[in-house]
Amino acid sequence: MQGQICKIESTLYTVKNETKSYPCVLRGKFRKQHILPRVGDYVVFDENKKVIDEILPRKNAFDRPFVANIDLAFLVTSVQIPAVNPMLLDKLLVLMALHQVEPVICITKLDLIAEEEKKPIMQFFDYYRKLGYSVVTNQEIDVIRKIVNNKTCVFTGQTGAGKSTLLNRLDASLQLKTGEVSKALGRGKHTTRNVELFNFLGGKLLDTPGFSSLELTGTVEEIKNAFREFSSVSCPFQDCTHTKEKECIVKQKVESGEILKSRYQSYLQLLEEVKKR
Ligand SMILES: Nc1nc2c(ncn2[C@@H]2O[C@H](COP(=O)(O)OP(=O)(O)OP(=O)(O)O)[C@@H](O)[C@H]2O)c(=O)[nH]1
Ligand SMILES: [Mg+2]
Ligand SMILES: [Zn+2]
Repeated sequence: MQGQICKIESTLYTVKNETKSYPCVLRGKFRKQHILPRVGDYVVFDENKKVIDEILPRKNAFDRPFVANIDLAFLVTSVQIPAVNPMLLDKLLVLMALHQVEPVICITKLDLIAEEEKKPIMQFFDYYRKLGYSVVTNQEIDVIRKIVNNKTCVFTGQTGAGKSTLLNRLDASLQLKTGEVSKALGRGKHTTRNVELFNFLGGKLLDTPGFSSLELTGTVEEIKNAFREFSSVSCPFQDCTHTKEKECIVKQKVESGEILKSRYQSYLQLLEEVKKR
């Protein structure tokens, strides 16, 4: 029988087909081969023995969150508690580019910001909009519903950003646990512990545990290509890395403010991280 993994709790894999959920374990060969199924994987399983026999070919696979077969990723980004972390946002955008998954930036907690503080924050997100990224707020439920339509969507982002809260708003029957955010620390407490997949409007929603840092793999070239604003810039050196080169146009555009400084800083930091690896 075939089904899709919708939850993993230690060695217990919940596999769903059209009609039922089955609690399964893995056949021993998986651990020997070091190939572990992820939430979102389609599998062949024995419904009597409750054993997963085989993972069906994947569209894509992520290590963090540990998911597979994703069409679209909501990058849930709160403006307060926790505050926007441009580096983490840029890293997630690069990660999605590396996996060829369409990202949607979803802003949350705008209600916690005073009117006069909103302008610079919205300017920050407008920069991403101008790069061609979709940007929505968690108040735009109908817009989000239309985006989700028939797709497998993962919700990822910092802990406490409001992923589970947003999913509950999309589908009140989910009743996901949401967390108190410690105001003193300004960060969440990892309320969601396991990735879980839910059917929704002919598509799927995946709630995931938040994180405060993220590791990235990829080559220098891939990182560079993921920064969309660099593609329209022609530096004197054709293979300019936009770091130490003299007369680099990207650096000039950072100075003039045409390229967002935090974006350039994210780029430099990501280059350092991949070079170290
Ligand atoms: N004021 C305000 N609070 C929000 C908003 N969205 C979420 N929250 C609150 O933020 C806290 C954390 O929300 P969660 O939905 O648990 O966050 P999460 O991203 O799922 O967190 P993890 O599961 O730990 O990764 C909860 O107390 C929510 O009520 C929002 O738009 N405005
Ligand atoms: Mg959560
Ligand atoms: Zn350059």
